[in-house]
Amino acid sequence: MYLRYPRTDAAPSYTEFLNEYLLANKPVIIGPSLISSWAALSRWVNEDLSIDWEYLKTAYGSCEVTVADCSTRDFSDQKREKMLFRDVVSLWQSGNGQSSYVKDWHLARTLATTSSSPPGEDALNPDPFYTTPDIFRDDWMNAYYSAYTEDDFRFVYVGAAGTFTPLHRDVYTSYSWSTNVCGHKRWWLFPPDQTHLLFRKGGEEHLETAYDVRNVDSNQYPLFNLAKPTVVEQGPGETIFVPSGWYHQVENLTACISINHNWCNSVNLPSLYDSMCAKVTEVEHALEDVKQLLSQSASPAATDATSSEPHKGWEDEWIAIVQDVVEKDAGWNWLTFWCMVRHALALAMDRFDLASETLWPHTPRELMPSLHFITERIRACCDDFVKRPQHEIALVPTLNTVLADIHQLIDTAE
Ligand SMILES: O=C(O)CCC(=O)C(=O)O
Ligand SMILES: [Fe+2]
Repeated sequence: MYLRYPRTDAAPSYTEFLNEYLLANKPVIIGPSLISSWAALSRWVNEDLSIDWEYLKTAYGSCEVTVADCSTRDFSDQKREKMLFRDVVSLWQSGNGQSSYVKDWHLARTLATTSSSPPGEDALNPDPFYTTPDIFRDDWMNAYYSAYTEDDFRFVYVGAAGTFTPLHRDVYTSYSWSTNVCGHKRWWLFPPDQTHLLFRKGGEEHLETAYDVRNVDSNQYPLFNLAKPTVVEQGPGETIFVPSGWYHQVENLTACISINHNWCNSVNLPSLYDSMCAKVTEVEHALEDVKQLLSQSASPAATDATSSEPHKGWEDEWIAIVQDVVEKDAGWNWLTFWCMVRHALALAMDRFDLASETLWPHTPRELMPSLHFITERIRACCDDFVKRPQHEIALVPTLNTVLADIHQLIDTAE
């Protein structure tokens, strides 16, 4: 028995979207009117709805892309390799590469940062093949990453029929929105209250979810049969909103091109914060033996004779290692998290001295919750964070400054 999936043909207003989907943390499929202005629809797709491979090769063929081989599992993911986009397309055109799936392609970012547009033209957006729909513009991750890093969470996916993305939850329980420029996808979505049904049997060491929901060994995943996923087919031009913390799997039923963003804002901030805490704990457990080693090898003479803070040395080192591993594993650590929060709050309050705007267009106030809601959400996370081991905060001097800036912003917002 599958749950019914909500669909809406007309694009919801921001207020409707906020109340019915963001705050309720419920998925929805939105009809093609949401993205009818996208240039990609006519540039990338022929009138008969087939993909214009020649255009794609000419426009983007020299891009290096990550290609997942959907027939080869690699732990909880698929084997991946780098290729030139034109070589992948040639494979498909010759009837090969049916299991190759181009994933996580930062095409918008690549085009924006390698632009040679003459001054006067839109140098930041030389090939505006799409624009972010208004209801998804309150996006703290892409605003921060576009301003301060070489990275972002804006992707293009291209794959043949049969390619798929195994069961997963998006990074730190971020939201996703995903639009089919062409093709049909099937989605399996599991609400967060079913997450416990997806794990392999055994203790904590088996915190591993099923890989492919179409083929689950009930001996290893004895609770999986009790899960009731929402299963939905997404057609051309349709957009799916995947809420925070919903595990999902995706299969391309035909050749597909999709554009998707991972994103977060004040509404799912508590969920992101909790998953950051959980990640730090998980890494600490995994590195328990490193902790033992560090503490045992700390020389008492060096720590307690002259220093007023005995043992701080090895603990600092330990926290730095944990934060480093957290960042390598998932791309963020506490410093990134709080810098992102400060940046978003500063932008929401028009404090451009504390925020830099570059590739991400400014989000108007009417496309975000009230300032009061935003500051209360941030304050709740701050209040919890300062209860964590003080070393974690004191270790990175800039972290204290970032938190002080956030408190000062919250105070002036009142
Ligand atoms: O389209 C896919 O294959 C995966 C998309 C996805 O996982 C997402 O949008 O979060
Ligand atoms: Fe995902």
